[in-house]
Amino acid sequence: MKFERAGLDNETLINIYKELLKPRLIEEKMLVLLRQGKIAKWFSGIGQEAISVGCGLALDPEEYILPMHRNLGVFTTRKIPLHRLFSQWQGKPGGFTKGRDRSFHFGTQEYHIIGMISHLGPQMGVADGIALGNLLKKNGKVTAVFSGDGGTSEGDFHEALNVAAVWDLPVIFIIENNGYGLSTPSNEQFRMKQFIDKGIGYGVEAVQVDGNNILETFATIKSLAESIRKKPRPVLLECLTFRMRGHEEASGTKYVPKELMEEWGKKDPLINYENFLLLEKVIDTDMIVSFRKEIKLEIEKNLEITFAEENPKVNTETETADLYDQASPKVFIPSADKKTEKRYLDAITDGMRQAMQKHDELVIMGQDIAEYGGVFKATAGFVEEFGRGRVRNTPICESAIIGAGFGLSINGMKAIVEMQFADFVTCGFNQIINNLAKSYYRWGQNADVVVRMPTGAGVNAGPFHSQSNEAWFVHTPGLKVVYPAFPSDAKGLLIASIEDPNPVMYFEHKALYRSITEEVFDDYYTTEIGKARLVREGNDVTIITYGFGVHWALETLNKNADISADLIDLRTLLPWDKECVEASVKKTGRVIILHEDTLIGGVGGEISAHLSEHCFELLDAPVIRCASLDTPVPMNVELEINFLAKSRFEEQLKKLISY
Ligand SMILES: Cc1ncc(C[n+]2csc(CCOP(=O)(O)OP(=O)(O)O)c2C)c(N)n1
Repeated sequence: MKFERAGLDNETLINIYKELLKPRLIEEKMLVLLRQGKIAKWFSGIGQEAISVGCGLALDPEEYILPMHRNLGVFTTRKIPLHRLFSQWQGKPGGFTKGRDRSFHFGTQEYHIIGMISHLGPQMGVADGIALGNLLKKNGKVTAVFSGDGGTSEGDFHEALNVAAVWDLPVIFIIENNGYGLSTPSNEQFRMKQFIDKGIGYGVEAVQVDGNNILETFATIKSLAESIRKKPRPVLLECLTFRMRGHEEASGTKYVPKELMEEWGKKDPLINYENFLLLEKVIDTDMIVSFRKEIKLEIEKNLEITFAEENPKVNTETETADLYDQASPKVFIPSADKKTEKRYLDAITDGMRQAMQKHDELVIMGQDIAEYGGVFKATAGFVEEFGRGRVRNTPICESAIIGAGFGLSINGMKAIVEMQFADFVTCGFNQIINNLAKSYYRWGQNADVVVRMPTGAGVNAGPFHSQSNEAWFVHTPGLKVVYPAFPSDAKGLLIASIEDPNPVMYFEHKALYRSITEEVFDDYYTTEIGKARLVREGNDVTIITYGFGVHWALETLNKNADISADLIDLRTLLPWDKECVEASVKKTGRVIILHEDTLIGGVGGEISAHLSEHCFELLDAPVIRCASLDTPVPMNVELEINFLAKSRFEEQLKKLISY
């Protein structure tokens, strides 16, 4: 291994040595603790430290790094007190997740480290968002994100690189090419010879380094960062290295040929660098002994702090309260009475436009949303008013873009992501369920992202452009789910969602866009999330519904003047307004829940279960659910009418009343 001093003085070389030594010694200690059953799991980075340490030393402390499971060196070079890391690994309160997540699964704004989730891949889209924030702020900062070679087979790698290329995002994608993904060798993971060959496919620069050579990784990342700060762009950096221990300690290395281990054993980054420094007479053996002693003492002292710490106190209230950033939601009451007749779509556009005027840090991203104005024209004229920086046409990659929304939020900005159709959210599911929804609970990072979901049937568009998929998200703790039925609520709830620091799934029914109008305040205002609206008042039955269901119910009630019903528009599905529903049930004793979504596992099941559990004595009849058929949404008009809950609603309502 050839080391180039590249003008570094002895003090710097020694500092680099100590930084390289520290994670090695910590790991050696952790392996002992693992055998003693004092920590549960360990993903070893032994033999790969030069990459994490090189990166940690090369970037400025305020530049974000998104490491993976073998990158202890990133955490140590950022000078996180060791007892905090130890407490994190032992689930103690002194860690970063209040004992809620394990190992390296945490982030910290204080140290500008955004840790991984278990899922390989999504961190790369998040890095794009952080970098986009830096680009828009023009602050000249670089972001570095790690992936293993195995993780690059995930679509997220492709999406994130592609977005970074198209948007010239200042990101260094560091690929640790260490030969194996768990037990599967590289030749079963991909066919190209080397990762730098991928650069050309994405139109990005690609650089390869010996990942075991600390001076090479450090110097390369440093010079790349300097160049990217001046000329923002993504670079793919392939670091050749090897995984010297098992995927995690329990899984061993039996499947790795002995010769490979021997070959790479000779390339150990620490030993080689140490030998170089000895040869150059920068250090001597006494110094090595003393450095080791010093670091070991630091480890022992910090371990004592962690061991002395109590386990977290269990408190269910805190657990549920920490699901959301509880910062009191900003409430805006319209200061003028002036109202204008608006269609549902125009109300959405109006709300978005005013939010964009109010928040310079708000960015809208989606397919075809710039000059084209979006397929439904919700953002028509926006690019002219706010510019292409904040109104962004995206490549067709839902996962990277939702991830980028989260990255923007991490970087102090706000995001609206438009799904072209709600159906396509399946391609961005992971980011919503595992990143947006869980990060606040895990490590206190809010996701200030609104995902707009043009949803619903009635437009003869078939199984992939008509689905109602709100129930998927209602089942996910950490999200909020809103679904307005009227233009005034569409504007007020959208603004409330944008003002809310938490992730909000905002459902907007396509068939309502141009079919209904209402007087809507011209001013900027919020409609409270979590509050239902009593649309009609009556005494005999309670109809609970939302979205298009509200209009079906109104049509039915208008046709049957003899039916006296409370009609509740839930408006928010998570959290839903139990108080409003219970008050109505108390009065009527009969409930029908109507929704366009299919029956099994729909929102109606949850409400029905709640009522049977908490309002049983108030009920004079079973709670009825009227939903669409449990099939995909068919295209043909007749078939679609038959599919939709509307076709059975009147009959079921009357049956309930005469029960
Ligand atoms: C989406 C996803 N699929 C599968 C896994 C299980 N898994 C965890 S690590 C790993 C291997 C990762 O290999 P690589 O990206 O090369 O990183 P390395 O562990 O070699 O550093 C696998 C399959 C996962 N965490 N996420």
